Amino acid sequence: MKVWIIFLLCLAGKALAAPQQEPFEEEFELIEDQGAIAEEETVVDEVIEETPVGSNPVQVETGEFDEAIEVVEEVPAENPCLNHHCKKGKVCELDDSNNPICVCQDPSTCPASSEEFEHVCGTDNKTYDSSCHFFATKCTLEGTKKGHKLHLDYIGPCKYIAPCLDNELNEFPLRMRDWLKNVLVTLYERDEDNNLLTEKQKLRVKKIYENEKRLQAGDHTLELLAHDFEKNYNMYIFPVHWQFGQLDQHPIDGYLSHTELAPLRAPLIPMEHCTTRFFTQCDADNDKYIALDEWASCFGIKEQDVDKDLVI
Ligand SMILES: *[C@@H]1O[C@H](CO)[C@@H](O)[C@H](O)[C@H]1NC(C)=O
Ligand SMILES: [Ca+2]
Ligand SMILES: [Ca+2]
Repeated sequence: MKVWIIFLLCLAGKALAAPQQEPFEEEFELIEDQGAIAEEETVVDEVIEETPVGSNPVQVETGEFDEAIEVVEEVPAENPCLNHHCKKGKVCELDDSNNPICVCQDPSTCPASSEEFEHVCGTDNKTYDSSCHFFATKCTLEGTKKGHKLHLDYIGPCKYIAPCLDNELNEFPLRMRDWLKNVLVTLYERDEDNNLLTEKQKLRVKKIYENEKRLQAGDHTLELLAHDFEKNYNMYIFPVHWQFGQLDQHPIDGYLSHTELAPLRAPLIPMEHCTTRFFTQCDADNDKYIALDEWASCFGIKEQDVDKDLVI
């Protein structure tokens, strides 16, 4: 599947470009569990501005007697909004007592964007110019039923997405598992001193990487993928766990919320029309969260092989 290979390259590329960040992380912040995300975060990042010395003619003239001069450093009154972080869709403003507060951003103040790849499609099946436009609009609907139901669905303009048929749904995990394994191997190959993987993770991927029986990345038939999963089942256990750990971050609690799943889901939906159905049925107990055992079972990992320690 070409699509998976392209996506893999994008993801690996992003990871390499920003080794500090999870791929796609921060890109989307959406959906139900707002409680999990701090409403407003104060960044404790002190910016001390220094006044340039020597611009005062008096100082210049008396420069030779520097020691005798008392240098008064002037710290300009700082804009309280400078260090005030607002979540997506909001911007900082000063209230009457000069305190920073977060208010909904006016969508018209979002940077104009005519590029198709910047468009996003909401669950209202409406195309928004950019994720900025989307989150600003969602913010203005805060507190309403409509706003509660509106989520970012996928990246790109809204389009017709064919319904996912039962037999197609069964193909999805075959490709996804193979892809996860290839992502990890690619990260491993490129990870000389980027530290994309921890030492523990590297050891685990090394075993997969060096296994001669490993199915190389490529365009494989579903039959071959199914056959490989049966024959080399052990190679797939770690990649499935690893992806869960990548997504389970806000908070790290062994459950994936819709928000946590978004970085994987949103870019995938336009390419793989079974994405939504797949993740919906993954949530076997229908509590809106995907637990590790639900996730593992979705990918065909046997119950006795589900291991919390593999996630970290
Ligand atoms: C969503 O919008 C696209 C493009 O406007 C359209 O082709 C598609 O049929 C719509 N989907 C649904 C479920 O209404
Ligand atoms: Ca979580
Ligand atoms: Ca669940």
